[in-house]
Amino acid sequence: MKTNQEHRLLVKEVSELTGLSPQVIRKWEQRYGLICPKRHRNGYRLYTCEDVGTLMKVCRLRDQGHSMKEALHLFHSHQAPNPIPKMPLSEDVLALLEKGAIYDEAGLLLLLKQALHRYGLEKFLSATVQPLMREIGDLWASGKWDESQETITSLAIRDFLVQIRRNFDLAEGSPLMLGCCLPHETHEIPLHIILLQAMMHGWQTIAAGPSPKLSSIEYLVQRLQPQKILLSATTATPFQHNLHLFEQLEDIAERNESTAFFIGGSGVFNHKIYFKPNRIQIAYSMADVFEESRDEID
Ligand code: B12
Repeated sequence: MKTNQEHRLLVKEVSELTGLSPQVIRKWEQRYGLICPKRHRNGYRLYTCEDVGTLMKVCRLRDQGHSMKEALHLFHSHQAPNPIPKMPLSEDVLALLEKGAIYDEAGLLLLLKQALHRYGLEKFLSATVQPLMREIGDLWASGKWDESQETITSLAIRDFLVQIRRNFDLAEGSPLMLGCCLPHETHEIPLHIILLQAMMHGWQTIAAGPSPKLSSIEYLVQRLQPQKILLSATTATPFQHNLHLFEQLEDIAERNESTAFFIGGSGVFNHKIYFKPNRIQIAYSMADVFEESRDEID
């Protein structure tokens, strides 16, 4: 009888079991050292059932809203039972939630300003805005908040982030990064967060609003000629609306060679498609986007 250790799988089989594309499986191996498949004499990678389990655990952590960095950390520190224990919410986040629950826009704005000044932009985004947004999602999903509380609070946060972007001073001639939600994707706060991260790295940014048409995305690329474009999908809705979306985006990328295309967001990873992008790069975080041209300022 074969033991688990002896039974090896090919990347195609692992892809079918995990829903991850072969490209992502190899990337997770090479970039994060998550698994270490043996090689067959012909060079093919051979995976164990344990490898499949590892990939699925990290995949699940990502599906639950963790960034790749957090998912790896949780996985490696064995702190990832299901469901994941949540980090306690900070005082700032709790206070913001209190204001949001009663639609107190002025109160929200004041607390957001105070947190921004206290922490600086980078920490404000990672320690206040991101946990706050995730908690709002959980409150809505558990029925403790209704859609009106989710909408009013997230709108106030969105406006605040847009205002920071508009007031951000950058040197003239800074390279341009365009950010677009995918068609039928209306979650635009993640896009504003990543564009702000780009600005902290010296990029000038422009955001196309929620759910732009594919044709608008292409016009923007042609007219603005950004060095990079970020395509964001928080949900899988864009891919459910248009089964050929990935191919159509690839075509746009083919026609606009001078722009580097990146796509990311939970919707891309949750959408279990078998698609090998050629021109578009799948990005798990902004580190992937910056790394591509080693343009980090720090
Ligand atoms: C705010 C919000 C809304 C707002 C959106 C406001 C706006 N203008 O953006 C409103 C109220 C309109 C809304 C509506 C809906 N929402 Co909503 N929403 C949220 C919420 C609470 C926060 C989203 C957010 O800003 N997250 C903040 C960041 C930190 O999240 P993030 O995904 O981790 O983003 C990071 C990465 O993904 C990455 N990234 C993203 N894109 C890219 C691209 C590149 C290139 C790179 C490198 C990285 C990258 O960078 C981001 C920043 O670090 C989430 C909960 C959640 N957990 O996210 C639900 C959530 C996304 N919504 C959800 C749902 C179901 C809906 C609705 C269908 C129903 C509803 N709640 O009313 C509608 C659908 C609207 C539509 N037609 O599309 C679900 C989606 C489930 C799923 N897996 O599909 C969630 C997860 C809530 C939940 N717990 O179930 N929503």
